Amino acid sequence: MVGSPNGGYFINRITSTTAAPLKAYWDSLNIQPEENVEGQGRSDDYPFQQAGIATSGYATGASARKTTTQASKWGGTANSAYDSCYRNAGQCSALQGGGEGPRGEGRQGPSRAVDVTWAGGGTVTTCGAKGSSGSPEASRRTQRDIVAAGHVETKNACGADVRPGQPPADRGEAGTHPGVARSARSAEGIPAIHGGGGSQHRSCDTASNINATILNRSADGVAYAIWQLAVGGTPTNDFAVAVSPTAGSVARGATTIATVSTTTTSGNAQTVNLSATGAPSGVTVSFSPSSVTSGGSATMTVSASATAATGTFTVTVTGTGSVSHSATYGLTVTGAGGCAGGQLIGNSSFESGTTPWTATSGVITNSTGQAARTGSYKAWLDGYGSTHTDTLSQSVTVPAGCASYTLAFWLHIDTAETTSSTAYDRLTVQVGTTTLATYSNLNAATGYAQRTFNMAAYAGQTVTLKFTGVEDSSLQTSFVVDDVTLQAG
Ligand SMILES: [Ca+2]
Ligand SMILES: [Ca+2]
Repeated sequence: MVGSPNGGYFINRITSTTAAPLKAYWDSLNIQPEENVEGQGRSDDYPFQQAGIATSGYATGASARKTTTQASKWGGTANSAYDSCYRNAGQCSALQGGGEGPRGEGRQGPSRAVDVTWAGGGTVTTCGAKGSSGSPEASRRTQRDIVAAGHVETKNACGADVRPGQPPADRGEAGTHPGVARSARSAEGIPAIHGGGGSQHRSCDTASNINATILNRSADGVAYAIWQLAVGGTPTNDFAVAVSPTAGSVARGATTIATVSTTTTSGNAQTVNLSATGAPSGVTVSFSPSSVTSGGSATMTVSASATAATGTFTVTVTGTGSVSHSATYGLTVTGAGGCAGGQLIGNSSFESGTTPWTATSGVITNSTGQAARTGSYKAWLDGYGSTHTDTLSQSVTVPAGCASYTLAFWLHIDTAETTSSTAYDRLTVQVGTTTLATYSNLNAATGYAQRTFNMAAYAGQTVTLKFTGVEDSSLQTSFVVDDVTLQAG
């Protein structure tokens, strides 16, 4: 019902999605519509709601009274009914009268529209219901519109269908009320018959009984809503991003993967660049591909280095296009089990050239002067019998997360020194700037002896293992090293 003479602007389920375009149109006119409280449970779309069909609709009020506030923002008369004739059988009878009651009778047959002029001069209109001659049921229905799944039903005041934009056919007393479509058809399509004559007699669908402005705005709003539902506007391009699984665990030195998926949620697909934040130290997150067209997906690879921080972290995966959206990934980095163990010293027996060792001249050799422990090569430091310094070093990356780290090498010391108390010639073994051990001519012995050291203190670091042999001015001491290993496991 959208033509109430003293109408307001109401929308059924005004906050619903279905109502959105209806409300949007009236909002564009700054109408400030309200919920159709009065029509709840009885509005035309109520049966649709009962059937679980999302509906909405406009209404302009029935028998309730317009408030002062509503009159202030909408115009009209405060404290008067939106539609003083709405289903008011007691007042809108088929009788004409004067004084305190009807003074004339315009009683018609079944399904007739009936006009009654009251003594007070007001004109009240009802529609006669079938079989209720003399006491027409107040079933007056002005034009109403229902939007249900894009369907618009327009009915005239008496419930008959009309085409939008076409007033009811004038079947009444042409000329009596110039410019006014005076009669409507009954629900059965029978032309309404007007009781009596003269200016006080009007059909139920007269322009004087509707508010043209409200009706016009309602019709426009419905048209707008239909267009929105059928064609749509120009939505903003948007997308969503998700990560699956939403959490994962990775051990130090290992990798794990997840899938980043995107979906276009409105508008057109767009390029989404992927990035991640929140990964702990030592963990890198990469995407392949690094950008996708929304709707596409990428593989996220999480790589934890041997030195990665352990614990649980939240990695935020962000997709950036015309807007940005994020998803989170719970990452747990574990230490145990992440040991990238093994034997870490390269060319440990010196049989493969000099790489990756760094040594002074003549150190790595297959000279027969000192036997190798294995193979034919070894590292022979000093042995000159004169002031001399030899070095032998190698850089090594010690992984984190291992249970044990053992440095071992075989050392043979041969000397010409005869003292049993003075270390004239020395061999120093260092890791970085830390000295692990020092040997001298006092440690001379036949054959090789294995020396071992715990290197756990260097887990997660890249360090240089270095042997330095310093010989004094006389009496040679040879420091012969072979089979250097650093076992992490
Ligand atoms: Ca060797
Ligand atoms: Ca010496």
